[in-house]
Amino acid sequence: MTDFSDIAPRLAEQAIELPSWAFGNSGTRFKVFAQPGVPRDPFEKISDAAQVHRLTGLAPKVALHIPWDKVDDFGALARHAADEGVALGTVNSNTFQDDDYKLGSVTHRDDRIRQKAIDHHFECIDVMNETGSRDLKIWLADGTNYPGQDDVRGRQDRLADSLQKIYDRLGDDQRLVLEYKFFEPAFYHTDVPDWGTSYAQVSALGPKAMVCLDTGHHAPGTNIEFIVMQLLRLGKLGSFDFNSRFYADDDLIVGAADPFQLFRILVEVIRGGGYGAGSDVAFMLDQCHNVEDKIPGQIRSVLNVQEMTARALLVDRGALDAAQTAGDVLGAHGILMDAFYTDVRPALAEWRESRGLPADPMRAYAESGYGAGIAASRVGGEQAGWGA
Ligand code: AOS
Ligand code: ZN
Ligand code: ZN
Repeated sequence: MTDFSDIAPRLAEQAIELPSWAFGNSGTRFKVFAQPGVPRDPFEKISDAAQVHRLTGLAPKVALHIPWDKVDDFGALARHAADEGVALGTVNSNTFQDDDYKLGSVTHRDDRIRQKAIDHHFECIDVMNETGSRDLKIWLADGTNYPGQDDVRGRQDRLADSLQKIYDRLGDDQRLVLEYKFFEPAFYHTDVPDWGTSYAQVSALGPKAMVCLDTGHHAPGTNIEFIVMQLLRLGKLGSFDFNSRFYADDDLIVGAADPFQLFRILVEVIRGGGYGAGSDVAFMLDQCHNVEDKIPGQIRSVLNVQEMTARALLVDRGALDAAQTAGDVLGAHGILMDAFYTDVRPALAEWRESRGLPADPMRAYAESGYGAGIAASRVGGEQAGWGA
């Protein structure tokens, strides 16, 4: 099997974007459990995210959500991020918390509402111009609850038209990533339910439009790594929203529910050239920490991604190819499983120390006193956005 020392240099190429909304209060539709010390504004969200990067070296960017993270001066927010040692990343649009969008946003039959949704995306691009962000991420709550409620073909045509207008606003170095989700909040159909629909829509737009794959947005049993392989093969995998799901779109800590699935996904990412320097694929987290502490929740998440990335890098490609070519079914399978079952945690602890990072970032955070500090100094933290 490949030796850890052979893959160690590649680990430095890992960069994961943290979602600003992971640091605010969040919950389910049943209850939001407020936590002490949550950020009172976007500046404090960035400061909390920076703690994760400081202790792990893995999270140099923070994704924003507009209008949740709206500030008067985005230049000042970007400077604050730089002072904290991170940068602002993907800008997420929000067309799901306005009464006007009850029956749709960029797919709406009413020209006024559709234009309002398009204008919101123009505003997001203005933000990107100020923050220096590369990606505009679009997730739509658009869909219907009942068969016959609307003409699904017409909605798809309006979606294409709206996306084209948004795409045409992008700068040369900016991208649009279109996220798909097979249900919720609409339950009969969603207007971008699957990778095929996202792929068809972004392909019609042009090279700056890509697919965003949220690992929680598939039916149970879906072979997600196959989708990863296909999108990389087609050159259209723009970004990941990483999280874990047991039942629905649970937004739990990535790698917590099914580390083996995360490993299989990362094997295909590496195989398809989607990892590290030279790749444009954005690795984001899309998670909420409803009952666990938020900053440690994010630290655990990026460590989980790193652990599975290391295991995926350990796959002996040469031996695997030889076994596959020889038709050695169980031999090939065994080579993959050898890498998966390798406990990389001690080697990663050493790797961290060699780079001036704490061997155990979870413990380092617990001992840092940061959590107690923000609990004492911040009063009246805001909700992340859901239900706000
Ligand atoms: C919604 O289900 C999508 O995963 C979104 O990417 C995201 O969760 C939302 O935009 C912000 O929380
Ligand atoms: Zn998502
Ligand atoms: Zn989601």
